[in-house]
Amino acid sequence: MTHTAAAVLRRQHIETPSWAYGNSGTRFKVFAQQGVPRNAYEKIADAATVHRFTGVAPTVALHIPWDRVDDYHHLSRYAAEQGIQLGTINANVFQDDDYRLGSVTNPDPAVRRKAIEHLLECVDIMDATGSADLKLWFSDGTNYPGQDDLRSRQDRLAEALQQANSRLTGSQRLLLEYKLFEPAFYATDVPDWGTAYAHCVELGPRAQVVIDTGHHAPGTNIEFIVAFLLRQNKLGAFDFNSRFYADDDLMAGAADPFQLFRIMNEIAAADAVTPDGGIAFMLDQCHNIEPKIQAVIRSVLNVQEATAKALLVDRTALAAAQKAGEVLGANDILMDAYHTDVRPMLRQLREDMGLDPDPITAYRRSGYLERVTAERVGGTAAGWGA
Ligand code: PSV
Ligand code: MN
Repeated sequence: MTHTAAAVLRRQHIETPSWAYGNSGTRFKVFAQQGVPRNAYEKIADAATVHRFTGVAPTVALHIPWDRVDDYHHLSRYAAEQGIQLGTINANVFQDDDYRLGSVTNPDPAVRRKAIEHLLECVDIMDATGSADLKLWFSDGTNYPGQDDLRSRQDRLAEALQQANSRLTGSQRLLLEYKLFEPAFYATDVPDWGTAYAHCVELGPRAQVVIDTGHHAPGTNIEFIVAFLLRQNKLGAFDFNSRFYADDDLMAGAADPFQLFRIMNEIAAADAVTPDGGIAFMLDQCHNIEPKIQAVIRSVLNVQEATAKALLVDRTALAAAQKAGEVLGANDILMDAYHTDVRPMLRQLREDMGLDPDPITAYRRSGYLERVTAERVGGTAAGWGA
């Protein structure tokens, strides 16, 4: 690995989601696991464990109200003691009976007000935690044609976004996430990158788009969206996960490692891998049947491997082949990087960073899961809706 690639990989940050450590499931069943955290503090301890073994996951995203605590300064200090920081604050306006017909786009102004109040509460939390990013995903939409007026819902959405955005200060950002469908099945109010992009343009420079890799129609060329938004300076973050069918929330890089490489190739080409590139690389996954901490470590390593391959692309040769119109030559250059086994290089990088070269084996050997399983008795394991 070149010195430059190693230096970039050392500085890469991958944020893990607090909810990945809690119990989750499908609408059919939540399978409880052992040693699952019961509160935000214990989720932070798990996230810090992932960072201890990978060296590249120094922040954890919170989801409010799932991670609500009395004292956010205290929570921040606890995270720092564990060796990580609190990251993105995710708003949750999708798990309340009042939101049956939507949150910020609800036809009832009282419900809209309640949803906006929650968004503003999330900004207060950011002020206390020092988090830079407010991530907004709305489950809002309709199930039946004629159920509500599509254009009015866009007006209500714009109004709510405006209010949240104008509450932000300093370098805080508003990150708007889109999703094709689910839970709305007819029309979702922020269904695609174009809608998210248009709202972010209207809001101004602190609003940027989040690409959740599981939120597209099958076959969508996600790297094209990446390239487009990068060019417009409107790509704020990723929610990485992988999918075979819809929003499966499986481990990043598990279903389609080549897609992850193609995405990271656009990022590497734009020199935007490290935090100064302004893109937050987050995981948004649920580990329903697999051991959770180990699955998060695997996902972090998968993103790191895709990034390492992307950094190996010979950009000079690629540009020359593209300019000369060498269709297959250009493709070969990209595929050469993709087919490189970067695992030995990454083992070396970890040794240079003072880490065990094999994070998963080291984690399993550490006895962490056995320890927390013994400690975390009583109380209620964190999970969907808790
Ligand atoms: C919605 O499916 C989503 O991707 C949003 O990011 C939510 O905040 C998250 O999942 C909840 O798990
Ligand atoms: Mn997401």
